[in-house]
Amino acid sequence: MNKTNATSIESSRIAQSIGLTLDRFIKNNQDQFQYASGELSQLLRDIALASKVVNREVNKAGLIDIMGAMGTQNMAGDNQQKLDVLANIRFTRALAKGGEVCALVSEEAESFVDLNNEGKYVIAIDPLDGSSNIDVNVSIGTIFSIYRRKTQTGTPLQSIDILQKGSEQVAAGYVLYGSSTMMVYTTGHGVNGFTYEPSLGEYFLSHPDLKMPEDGKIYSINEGSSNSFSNAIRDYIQYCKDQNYTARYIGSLVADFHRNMLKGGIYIYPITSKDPHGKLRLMYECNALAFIAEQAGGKASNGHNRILDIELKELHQRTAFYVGSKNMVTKAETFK
Ligand code: P6P
Repeated sequence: MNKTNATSIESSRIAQSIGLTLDRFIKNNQDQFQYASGELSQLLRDIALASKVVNREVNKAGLIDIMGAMGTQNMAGDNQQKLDVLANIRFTRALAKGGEVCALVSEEAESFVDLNNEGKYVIAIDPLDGSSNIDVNVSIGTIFSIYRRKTQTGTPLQSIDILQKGSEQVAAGYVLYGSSTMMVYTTGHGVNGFTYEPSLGEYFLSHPDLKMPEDGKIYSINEGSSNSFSNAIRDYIQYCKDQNYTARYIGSLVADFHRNMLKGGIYIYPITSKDPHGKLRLMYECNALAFIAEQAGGKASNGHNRILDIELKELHQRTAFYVGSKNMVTKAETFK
């Protein structure tokens, strides 16, 4: 038997043993999509494809000249890393080529990008969140929200197409470039996680019907900023210590969120004296994770109001973010 045959037999054995591919899962479940099932299925595939390209570049970051800062800032004032810009290009190109998305809101672009096509969907994306961790080889992630455009295709886009509340999302997900690369998403029918097998270039269903434990013993917050926290937040942190909770804060939202979803826990990025409206962005960070959290039985608020109910007034609108196990978020909200 020649080497090629042996490799292909081994690959097919891996495929059979590790089950359902993302493509097959999307196809098997596309009747769940309220409308335009074929287009949304294709859109999810386009995102998965772009994530495979970004994954390859993230994994090579130490070997080719794509680490470090660009020397530029995005409109939020964050220093852009080379991989931030690369990831934005990859996702924008894949979505533009796919033709299902008519407009794209990205952390890396000041205004929305009109893709000038008949696509029925609008996507809000943080192409590479936590990118300051790239150079130190800490997990980073992509976060995306998918909305249907409100106005008629073929007519000029309007703000009602773009500035939609989180409750209007038709799908949302994240990609975690960690010890393994995972894609986790929801279309409003629960949450499913897929692990990437690079030797086959496929995502396989590895975490079906993910549920977030209602309680947990992990709290994620940057205690280094305590001096700029409100007394309420400082009191909640003391409460966590009194309960002997574990502090885990990676500085990469997707990684902290994913761990808390699997093990139970809470992530808080509160308003601070430095970020009086919060640091995290509602459109392409918080809304997606809030949708996923709720679909997995968790909770997400700004400390007072449900994240998914917050009206959008501007693209890069910031918010305080409390997300995780339902009972932990509810408890944290009682600290006023
Ligand atoms: P800080 C990364 O910049 C990010 O948006 C999240 O991924 C992360 O949780 C948070 O900001 C870290 O912010 O102020 O604690 O360094």
